[in-house]
Amino acid sequence: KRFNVAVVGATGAVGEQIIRLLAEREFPVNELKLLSSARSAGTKIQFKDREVTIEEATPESFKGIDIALFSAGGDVSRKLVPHAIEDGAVCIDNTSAFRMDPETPLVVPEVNIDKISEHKGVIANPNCSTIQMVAALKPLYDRYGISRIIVSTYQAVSGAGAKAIQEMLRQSKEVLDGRDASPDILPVSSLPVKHQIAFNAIPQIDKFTENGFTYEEMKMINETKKIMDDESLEVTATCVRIPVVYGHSESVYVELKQDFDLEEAKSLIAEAPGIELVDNPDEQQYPLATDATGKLETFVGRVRRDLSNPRALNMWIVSDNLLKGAAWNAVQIAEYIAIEQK
Ligand code: 11C
Repeated sequence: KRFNVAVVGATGAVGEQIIRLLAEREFPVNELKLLSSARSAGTKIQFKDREVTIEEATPESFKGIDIALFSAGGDVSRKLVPHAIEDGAVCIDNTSAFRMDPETPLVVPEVNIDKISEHKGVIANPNCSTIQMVAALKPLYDRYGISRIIVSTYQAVSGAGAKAIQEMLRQSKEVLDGRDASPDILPVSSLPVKHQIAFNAIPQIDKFTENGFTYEEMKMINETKKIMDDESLEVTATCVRIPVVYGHSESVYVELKQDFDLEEAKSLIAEAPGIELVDNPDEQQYPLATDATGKLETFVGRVRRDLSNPRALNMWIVSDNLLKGAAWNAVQIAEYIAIEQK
């Protein structure tokens, strides 16, 4: 069977990667509908041997569509996903709009693929920094149980969109030219105060919630518990933006429920689906954002027993935030749906 596929947010950083992956993975596409805001409508995009003209996304866009991949912001998803479902499409939503809705499965295929079949029209794709962490921790969770996670992130500017990449590059040049950097977008485009990202580290991703954590940090906390299906899991997060273009890096401390053998833990990580262990300190080999860029895998290294708690591990987890963190996880889900409906 071939599928009529819609991509909403086709001109965005994630949308572009979704279209590229659908082509590269030979996804069985019949009709491809590329949708965006009115501003980008009319733009032509090459998909394999066909040229597709981008159309404005409206509630009427989904007639005859089997699978709709959304990546145009929460407001667009909240408005259009119900129409797409009504017209019979299965929606895969990259935004935070439905992630914590109890009726909506929140899926990382390596962790909870079984949840896909419970969907009622929409499957949510988790936040990028959450996806790579749970994918890497799943083998440890299954073998030993996890009681606590403490994560600090080092997140790439591409997570904040294509304009944030331009901002970081522009500011870098300004500083190298001996001028003041001119902040414009980061840390949060809709907030009045801006900070320099070039040659800096900004401990704010998304707005602050009332409890002093940011929304990005709360996503990591709440989404991890939902995906692992474990409300007792203790998670705390500090999310930081750094001047890297692609690839989120994470320093993760994990407390296990049982004693563990370090070599066994490393082997479990190395054998886990979608994970590559890069952990050879003698050769200075560990995951790097620059190496992870453009790759589908999540990379894990610096795996070591904690010195104060023998039941805990420290590790470094890196993945391309636009791929496993967004487009690839969504296309993976689409591939499972295609197999189910074949
Ligand atoms: C960032 N993690 O790096 C964010 C981007 O909820 O899908 C993704 C936001 C989301 O800024």
